[in-house]
This record gives sequence, C-alpha cells and structure tokens, in this order.
Amino acid sequence: MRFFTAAAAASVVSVAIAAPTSVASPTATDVTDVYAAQATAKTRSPTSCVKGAAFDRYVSIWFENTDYDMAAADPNFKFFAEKGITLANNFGLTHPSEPNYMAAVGGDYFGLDGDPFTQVPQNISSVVDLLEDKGISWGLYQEDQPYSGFQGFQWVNQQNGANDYVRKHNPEILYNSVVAKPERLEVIKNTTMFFKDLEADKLPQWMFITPNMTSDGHDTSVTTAGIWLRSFLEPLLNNTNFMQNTLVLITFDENETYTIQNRVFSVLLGDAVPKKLIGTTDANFYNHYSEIATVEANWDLHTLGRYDVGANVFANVAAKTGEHVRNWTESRYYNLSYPGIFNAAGKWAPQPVPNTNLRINGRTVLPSIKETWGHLQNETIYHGALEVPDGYHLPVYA
Ligand SMILES: *[C@@H]1O[C@H](CO)[C@@H](O)[C@H](O)[C@H]1NC(C)=O
Ligand SMILES: *[C@@H]1O[C@H](CO)[C@@H](O)[C@H](O)[C@H]1NC(C)=O
Ligand SMILES: *[C@@H]1O[C@H](CO)[C@@H](O)[C@H](O)[C@H]1NC(C)=O
Ligand SMILES: *[C@@H]1O[C@H](CO)[C@@H](O)[C@H](O)[C@H]1NC(C)=O
Ligand SMILES: *[C@@H]1O[C@H](CO)[C@@H](O)[C@H](O)[C@H]1NC(C)=O
Ligand SMILES: *[C@@H]1O[C@H](CO)[C@@H](O)[C@H](O)[C@H]1NC(C)=O
Ligand SMILES: *[C@@H]1O[C@H](CO)[C@@H](O)[C@H](O)[C@H]1NC(C)=O
Ligand SMILES: CC(=O)N[C@H]1CO[C@H](CO)[C@@H](O)[C@@H]1O
Repeated sequence: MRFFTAAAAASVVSVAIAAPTSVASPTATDVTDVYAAQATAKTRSPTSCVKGAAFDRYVSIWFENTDYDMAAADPNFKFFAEKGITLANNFGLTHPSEPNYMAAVGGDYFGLDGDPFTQVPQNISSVVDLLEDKGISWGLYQEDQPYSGFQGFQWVNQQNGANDYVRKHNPEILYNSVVAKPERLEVIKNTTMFFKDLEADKLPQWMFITPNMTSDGHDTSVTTAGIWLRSFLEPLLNNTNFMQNTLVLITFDENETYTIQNRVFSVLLGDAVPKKLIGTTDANFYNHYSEIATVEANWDLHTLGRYDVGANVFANVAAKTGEHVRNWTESRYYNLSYPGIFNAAGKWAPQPVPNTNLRINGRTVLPSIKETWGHLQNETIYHGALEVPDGYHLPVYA
C-alpha cells in the first residue's frame, strides 16, 4: 500500500483494539459518543523508580509556532530561562506541527508535510517501547483530552466551540504500536489526571505534556502561552511529588516564519540541572531527536535505529553519560518535509528501514526492532549522522 490512508487504517485498527469497556469507537468525535466513551474509559497511573545517570524523571512540555526571539523576550519564558539552561540552537525538523510531534517520539516523520489524521504503521516503534523494555513508567498529559486513550481528531470546548484538544499534538496516539495495546492507551491522559497523579504521588518517570490550543499559543500568542506555563509550572518547581531529580524541557514544535531557519526556543530546568548551569546558555546543535537520544543515554536504553541515534544528547546529560556532543557543520532550514509514506505533496518514498547495526556509546537497537527489520539492512537510510535530511537535502535510499 503506497499511502497508508486514514480510512483504511481506521477500519483495521478499530477492529484490532475494540476495547470491551468502550461503547463508542475510540476515534468518534461527536458529543454523545465521546461522553459515552468517557464514562467507561480506563485509566492507569503506573509508577517506577529506575535511576538515571543525570535524572530520574523527564518532562517535556510543548508549545506552538513561535519564533525564537519572540519566545525569548516573553517575561514568563524568561522567568524559566533564568532558572535553567537556554538551548540556543535547538531545531524543529519541518513544518507544520504534526510531523514534529511524531518525530520527537519515533525518530522520523516519514515524509509527513501536514496535520491530517495519521496512523503510523504498527511495525514502527517509538520511545515508549524503549522505556517499557527497561521498566520505566511513562504517560502523556494532554490538556482537555476528553478521556484517557481518546483517539479522535479533535475535541472542541463544549461551551464555546473553540479549538481545544487536537490529535496532531498528541505524539504517541499517532502510533498504531501504541494504540494496539489498551494498557498503553490508559496512560495517555488529560491534565485533570495530571493533577490527580501529582496529588497521589503517582506521576510516571517519562511524560509529555501538551497544553490546549489556547494555552500552547497556537490560537493565541506567546504571551498567553507564557501565562499558562507560569501558572502550571511555577508551583511544581518546589513540589516534591514532581521534582524528584527531574529534568524538564520547555520547547516549541516549530518556528513561526517558514522562510527562516526552524530554530525553537527551549529551556532545560528542574532539580536535575546542576546548580552551576542555572542561568547559562548551551549553544550546541540539537533538534527534536535530541529528546529521544537524551532519554536513551540517561537510562542506557536501546535505540530505535532511526534519527534518534545520530542526535546530540543535551550536554548537561552527556557530561554524565560519557556522550560525545558533536559540532554542527552545515546549516539547513528544516522548513520543508522530505518525501515519505505520509507525504501529501505527492512525494512518495518507501517506509524507511531502521539501521539495526547502529551502535552509540554501547547502546544497540531494540531487539524486537532488529527482529522485524534486520533482514532489510540493504534498504536503510539511517547512518547515525548528526545533521538530518530536510526537503532540500533528501534521505538517500539504497
Ligand atoms: C510494515 O508495515 C507496513 C504497513 O503495514 C508494510 O507495508 C511493511 O511491509 C511492513 N514492513 C515490515 C518489515 O514488517
Ligand atoms: C479527563 O480524563 C478522565 C479519565 O478518562 C475523565 O474522567 C475526565 O472527565 C477528563 N476530564 C476532562 C476535563 O475532560
Ligand atoms: C484551555 O485551558 C485553559 C486553562 O489552562 C482554559 O482556561 C481554556 O478555557 C481552555 N481553552 C479552551 C478553548 O477550552
Ligand atoms: C515554593 O517556593 C516559593 C519561593 O521559592 C515559595 O514562595 C513558596 O511558598 C514555596 N511553596 C511551597 C509549597 O513550598
Ligand atoms: C525555506 O527557507 C528558505 C530560505 O529562506 C526559502 O528559500 C524557502 O522558500 C523556504 N521553504 C519553505 C517551504 O518555506
Ligand atoms: C566545536 O566548535 C567549537 C566552537 O566553534 C570549537 O571550540 C570546538 O573545538 C569544536 N569541537 C570539535 C570537536 O570540533
Ligand atoms: C534488500 O534485500 C531484500 C531481502 O534480501 C530484498 O528483497 C530487496 O529487494 C533488497 N532491496 C534492495 C534495494 O536491494
Ligand atoms: C523571527 C525569529 O525570531 N525567528 C527565529 C527563527 O530561527 C532563526 C534561525 O535560527 C532565528 O534567527 C530567528 O530569530
């Protein structure tokens, strides 16, 4: 199948995962169906305490579509920058939103160049496979997602019809390898559940937090995003249920202006940041794949064998794991998607094969990925390089 169409995929998937507890289809978005599913949706809050080299908990909070200088100038983002490390050269991978979220957990965006209803084929792994392999608990918290495991395209504010929760900003729900397992859906929750888990001291060790379309700046401005972040994160800074050797990344999915480089404003903070690094700037080259690489290095996880392997690990973590932070040599815009299975501009390329022979600082590709893809190594496009392709520098297929 050339294109993995949403309609075809949805029918396959709803058969595969028809949860016995759910009355309505998990992708339904009409009000009656959503409330029916909400009433019976299962939710879980598994915890674990696996020690990491630099941190024991990782929290990624994503905002939307803001140019670097705009975010850096916002008083609330500045407030957090002063409490951590500003990443001066952290890059988005393409435009628009969805491919960036997809890539940040799966190590590629497979040519995606829009925000459609997308389902990543089940034989593609994501970071949660790596985390589970080491017994590390994970969860996503999506503001105003109507219930745990909701797979619909969107959910609007029921009072005023405004954009609220959107699937395109929920990275793990895009992966059929996640959706096919009910126990995984049960940890893809909303921020109501975040506060419950916080209160009960049941937050996981890896989490991804997406504010709603108002709070993340998408439909508003960086000012609104900053105000939301201040109210959400400031109280957590000295909450001991949250700060448990925790590294928080505040970032944006992409730059607003398409004709400039896709550099995003980002800050690392939390009690896992060494005191001497507070208020400093790290100018090394990073991109959204650095998020996966950093987590892999910290907990000595296996890798996905995709662009995660070549990405720089954040230097404050690399210093503790013996990682080599490499210099950036070439400057790309990262403002256009390369071809792939999800490319709507008609630029098709085969589903890329992970490189199952890649090794980085002793870390190898997850055995189950080797099993699925190992026999196709003549077709891999991943070679562990730091700089990744974009629409002007295409991946090279064998
Ligand atoms: C992975 O899944 C896709 C889509 O279902 C399929 O076309 C492809 O052959 C599969 N590849 C492997 C190696 O399993
Ligand atoms: C959040 O998710 C829980 C668990 O599924 C659900 O009971 C609750 O109604 C949701 N909250 C909101 C505000 O939608
Ligand atoms: C988004 O969340 C904020 C609170 O964080 C809330 O005030 C606002 O109403 C929500 N936006 C929409 C459109 O529901
Ligand atoms: C958190 O720290 C701030 C200032 O550092 C302080 O004003 C506040 O009372 C503290 N809150 C708690 C719950 O300890
Ligand atoms: C990417 O940026 C370059 C340099 O400004 C520009 O020439 C090109 O048109 C941009 N591409 C897109 C898709 O906006
Ligand atoms: C990386 O770049 C910095 C500053 O440009 C330079 O000082 C350093 O020697 C370079 N490191 C490597 C490994 O090339
Ligand atoms: C790679 O190897 C597989 C299995 O041996 C074969 O089916 C495929 O045609 C080869 N692909 C290329 C591009 O040579
Ligand atoms: C307008 C603006 O601030 N955009 C930023 C996007 O990223 C480029 C390149 O890294 C910056 O130079 C811009 O400042």
